[in-house]
Amino acid sequence: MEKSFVMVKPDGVQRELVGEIIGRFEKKGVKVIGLKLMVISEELARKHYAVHEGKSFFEELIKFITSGPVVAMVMEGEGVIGVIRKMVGATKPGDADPGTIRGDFVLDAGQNIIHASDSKENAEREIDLFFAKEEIIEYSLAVRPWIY
Ligand code: RTP
Ligand code: MG
Repeated sequence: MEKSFVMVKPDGVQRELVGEIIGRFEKKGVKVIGLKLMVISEELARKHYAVHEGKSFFEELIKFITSGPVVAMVMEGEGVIGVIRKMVGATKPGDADPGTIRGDFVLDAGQNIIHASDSKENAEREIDLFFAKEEIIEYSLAVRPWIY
């Protein structure tokens, strides 16, 4: 089953939007199989956002993402990577549609409350970076047949 790495960023935690964000995914039928509150080290932040190294916003991004606790999660379900990116909404505030998480709660290009993997390859890489194997728990939900 497809897995994605999702993270409520420090601003999402500070704005007390953790429950709102997880609730949207739960209602959609996306299953949370890994979850922890943590403060990201600078080393981990640089690895996670390595693809943006050298860009104008990179140092600011590292400072921001390590500035306070985040909620790191592994989510599972059919096609979850694409589904979650759609629910998250566009990076540019003006492009994020109402009804998406960023569209409903974000006006800033940098502080945008949530991260989600953008491909299978990145999902695997990010899950490995943030979670030990034993921190991911496979289980079934009794309600699943009613959702699908
Ligand atoms: P993310 O990786 O955090 O899920 O966000 P994303 O795919 O929608 O956007 P991406 O292009 O990967 O950018 C990573 C994060 O860098 C910050 N950013 N700031 N000030 C700026 O112009 C700017 N551009 C990007 C955002 O926090 C963005 O989510
Ligand atoms: Mg990205």
